[in-house]
Amino acid sequence: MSVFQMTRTLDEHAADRALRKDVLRGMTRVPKELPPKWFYDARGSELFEEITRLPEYYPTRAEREILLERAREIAAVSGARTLVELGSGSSEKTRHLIEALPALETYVPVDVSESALTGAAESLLEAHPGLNVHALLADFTAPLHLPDSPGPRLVVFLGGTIGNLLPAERAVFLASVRAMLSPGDALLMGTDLVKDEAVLVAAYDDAQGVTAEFDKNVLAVIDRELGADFHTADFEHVAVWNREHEWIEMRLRARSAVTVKIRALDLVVPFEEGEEILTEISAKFRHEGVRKELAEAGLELAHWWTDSAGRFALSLSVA
Ligand code: AVJ
Repeated sequence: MSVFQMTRTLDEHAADRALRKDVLRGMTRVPKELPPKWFYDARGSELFEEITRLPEYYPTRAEREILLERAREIAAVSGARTLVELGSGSSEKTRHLIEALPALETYVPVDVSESALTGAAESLLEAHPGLNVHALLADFTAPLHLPDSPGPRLVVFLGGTIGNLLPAERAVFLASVRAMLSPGDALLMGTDLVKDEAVLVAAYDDAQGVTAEFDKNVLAVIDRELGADFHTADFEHVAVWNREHEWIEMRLRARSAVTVKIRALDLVVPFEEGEEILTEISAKFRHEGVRKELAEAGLELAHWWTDSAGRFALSLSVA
């Protein structure tokens, strides 16, 4: 018999307060910015799923290739009875891991999207009767309290989502993951790798314009949730490779001078023509950098696997 439960660490009011705080801060600073976590309402989560199927967006396929190739090795090394997935989304890739882990009893998906969590749990429970699913509606960048579940635990953080964090935020995040691990537990993390600029920019500015729509969806979220009057047509999606920091920046650029009212904040936000909102950074990594960041958080890199084309890496580290 399988059991499904959901723990909400984000009640609706907390999410609303967090959105207000982020939007107020981001719209009144120079340059303007918005945190990428607000992309993922039901529509944004759908658009992201569409991105993962685009010809230009290789990370999902590259990571899936590694997971398929290494699932048995990962299972043997970890022996996990509990699988915790931070930023689980559709849990699509995790399926391969779940199937490969013979001792697995409990799956703990952690995500800010309730629709993604319930959708993923439904299809997983159908495929794995007997698996316990304890979903956590939570922001993984905040300190997490994991439900009681049997060890060893394998914590997975896939897709290269660590790249959405600034280096200082990554240090805090990795230290908090380290604090979740007991001896014998492990962290499996996906990191996109530094590569040719044209390949990277295309992955974040696809020909069909799906990424542009995804980027602009954050404005639709603010319009709906905070009674704002952003017109997505007034903004243009831009993807830029930042060579110094080795990250992609997604920005929304005002096509002309516009003024936006955000009713819930009682705020009027002027944009100059060409003014940009930074909506996401997606950092790209190198082996030595990942090893160092893990080590600084008290995690020892034990395995490093890449896809055959060397575009993406999975690292397995231990406390
Ligand atoms: C889900 C954060 C891994 O940074 O590649 C995809 C999000 N943004 N296209 C990434 C994203 C634009 C994605 N992550």
